[in-house]
Amino acid sequence: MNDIIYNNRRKQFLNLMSDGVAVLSAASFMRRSNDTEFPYRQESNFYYLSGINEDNCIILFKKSAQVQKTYLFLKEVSSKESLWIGKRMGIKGASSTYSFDAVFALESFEEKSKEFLKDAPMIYFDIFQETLLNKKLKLTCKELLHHRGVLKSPRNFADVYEITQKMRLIKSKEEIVLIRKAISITKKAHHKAMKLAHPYISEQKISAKIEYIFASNKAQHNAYENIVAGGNRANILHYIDNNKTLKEGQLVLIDAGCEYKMYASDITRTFAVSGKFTKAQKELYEMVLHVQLEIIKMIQPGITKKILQDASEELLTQGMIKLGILKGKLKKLIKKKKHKKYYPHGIGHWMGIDVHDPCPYVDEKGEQIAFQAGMVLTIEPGIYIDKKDKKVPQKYRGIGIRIEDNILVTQNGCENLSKDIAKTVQEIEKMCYS
Ligand SMILES: [Mn+2]
Repeated sequence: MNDIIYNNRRKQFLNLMSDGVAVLSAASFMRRSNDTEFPYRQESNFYYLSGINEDNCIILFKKSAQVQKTYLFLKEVSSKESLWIGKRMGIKGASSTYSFDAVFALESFEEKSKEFLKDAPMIYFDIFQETLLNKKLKLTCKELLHHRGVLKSPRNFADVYEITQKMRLIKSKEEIVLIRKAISITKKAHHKAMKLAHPYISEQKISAKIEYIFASNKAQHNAYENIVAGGNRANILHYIDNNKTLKEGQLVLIDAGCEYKMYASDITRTFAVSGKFTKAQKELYEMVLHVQLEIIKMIQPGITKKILQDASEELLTQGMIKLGILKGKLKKLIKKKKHKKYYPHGIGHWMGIDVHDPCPYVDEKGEQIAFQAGMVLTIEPGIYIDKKDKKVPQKYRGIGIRIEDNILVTQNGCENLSKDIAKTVQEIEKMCYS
């Protein structure tokens, strides 16, 4: 995406903010051990508003009746430093690439921000992060409170997310192209995993193969840690050890998605280690699949996540009654939340630059947000039955199933962006044996 898109976002941000100052910082490198670091990942809001993928940068928005400006601060890197860390764009490079009103050296931030904050009644920043920058900003504001000649002091703090979460809710065409690309790479990885899986293979080997496919297709990162969970381990919702051996007769649940040019995909498939579902596994699987397909069918502008959530709970409970997992009347079971033991999570979440995009599900009044074209979310019903659960027919014990796709809300309904990833029992078994 080029700078015009980011510049337009910055203009929109200025329109949405109150008079004052907003400060967003690039992500810092994070220490992994001693003096080595995790791979760099830009902060999502910062990236959304700048397209810049470097550390040591700050964006400052200034809005008043007279001015609406955006400034970039960045650290110049000496040739000696770039020998170790590689080249950075520098002030000159940034000025010619990005349309900020001015680009300054990072060292001048403290002095300049004081100027900008002098008549700012409001300051926006990433309010829940305990960063050094945030502490300094608060100190600057505090200093200004007691400064003679300052007419409006920044006494009001606000979260930048208040603005970005609304902007990020609706994805542009360009963003959807990137999400599609991420999903197309993830598709290859899941199909490969189906082909590769067999009794006695380790979860780790499958996980490594998935990451190999992500990387060799130019996806820079996983959007989240892979889950490759054989048998009963699928019932641990965030199982990321991925270090056990798969066995004949088990299912394996794989929740894995790549991040491509900062955009996530988030896909779960569950299939038989040996390639063929047993009768009991198939019964459970097709029940969950039925629920997933029914929920996807409901998605269209105007619907809300709450409606989908309630419908998924009702459909799964119905399915569990049919299979003898729950006993009793549907309404009573739901009222008593009996189904939550086997379906404890949400039906899905917004997805974008973050795999769980931090966009709202309810508005300021507490009303459910009605879906609109351009929103992207996951739909991921599941059922989890522990191997020691004696209340459930034996044949279903030790099985965890989740089926997750990524859905784009369209003008007339929705599009399943991951529909090409094998999902029916027939498609999956065919893929496993190919
Ligand atoms: Mn998900």
